[in-house]
Amino acid sequence: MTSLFDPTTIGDIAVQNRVAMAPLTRNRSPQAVPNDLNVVYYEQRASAGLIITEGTPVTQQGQGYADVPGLYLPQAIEGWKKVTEAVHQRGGKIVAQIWHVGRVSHTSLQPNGDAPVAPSALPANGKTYVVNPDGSGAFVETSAPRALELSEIPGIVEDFRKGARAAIAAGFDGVEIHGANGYLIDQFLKRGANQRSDAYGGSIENRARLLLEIVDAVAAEIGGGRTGLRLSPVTPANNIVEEEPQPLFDYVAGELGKRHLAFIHVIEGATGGPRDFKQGNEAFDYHAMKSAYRAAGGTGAWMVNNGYDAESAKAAVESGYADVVAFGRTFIANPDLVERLETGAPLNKPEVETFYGGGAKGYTDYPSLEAVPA
Ligand code: 8OZ
Repeated sequence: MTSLFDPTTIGDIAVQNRVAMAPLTRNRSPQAVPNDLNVVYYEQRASAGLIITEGTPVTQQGQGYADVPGLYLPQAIEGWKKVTEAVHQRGGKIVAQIWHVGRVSHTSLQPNGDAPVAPSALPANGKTYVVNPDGSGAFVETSAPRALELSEIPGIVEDFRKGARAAIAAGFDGVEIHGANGYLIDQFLKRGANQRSDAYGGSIENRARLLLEIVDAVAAEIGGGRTGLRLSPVTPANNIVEEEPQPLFDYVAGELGKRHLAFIHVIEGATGGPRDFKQGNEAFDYHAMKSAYRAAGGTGAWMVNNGYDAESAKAAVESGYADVVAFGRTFIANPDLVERLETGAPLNKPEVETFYGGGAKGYTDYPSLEAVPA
């Protein structure tokens, strides 16, 4: 029987176990450039089978939060090189989560103070986090977005392609395209944010078009075996709404199955919340989505996430349902999570107050297990 602790390959990436570190926004990279503290944080977690970095915007337009590291400045690529080298040195593997927030942004984060962009000019009605000129932080309402012109869409696809290229230049083993949690790609997928009447709105095929164009461009650039994708069929994160997620995601999974990708990473339920959360009337059937992927020929690793613990993660892999299980908050508090899961050692508790922003406290100071005395 396959175990959570068995090595495997995720596309072209050979990993030492099937525990992934989920992407986690930590807001500790001022000027969008990874720094030495970020190196320590990722290096501490290198025993994960695969680390997926925090969301990493591919352009300034894709930024939605203060102090998030990007992949569009030369200095950021240099900063990420130190992260990937440190993780590789310790035998780990790491992919960059490449990201565009779409409407979940604020004019102060955008180039020239412009409006954020979205499929349609519909506000996210949410909050984001900015840094004031005096250095203090503040939660502010997201700004009203403008709808992308049809002529701008190839530029968005190109931004993701370039972001993937930059990730490889920075030494990453691949990328995860952020198609989840109410950000730009998810905004195109779901009708609550997409009222377009052109080739990118209306039918399921049209709403999935941007996602698939980005997947194809990234896979052509760096190889499908180094390209993963994160999806969240029913999450309400960032007020994203879709009343009929099942046919949409069964279609998406079928299209992805025709492509050669490294992994499909599915957030089950509400991100960081109830696993049985639903949109529309029916419970979402994740097995049906996976079957649509495999039936279409998909061979990538099926990665699951949201609220797993040692027992449910082991069961998910042992039953053959999941190939990899991603842990988020648990990895914040437990740099040596894999060892703890394997030995049944107690887990440190994550502290919510230090999740976003700040320095080493609540970031690099969670203890690993003491070395066992001889
Ligand atoms: C928490 C805070 C800010 C951003 C996501 C990138 O939900 C995020 C995020 C999470 O995917």
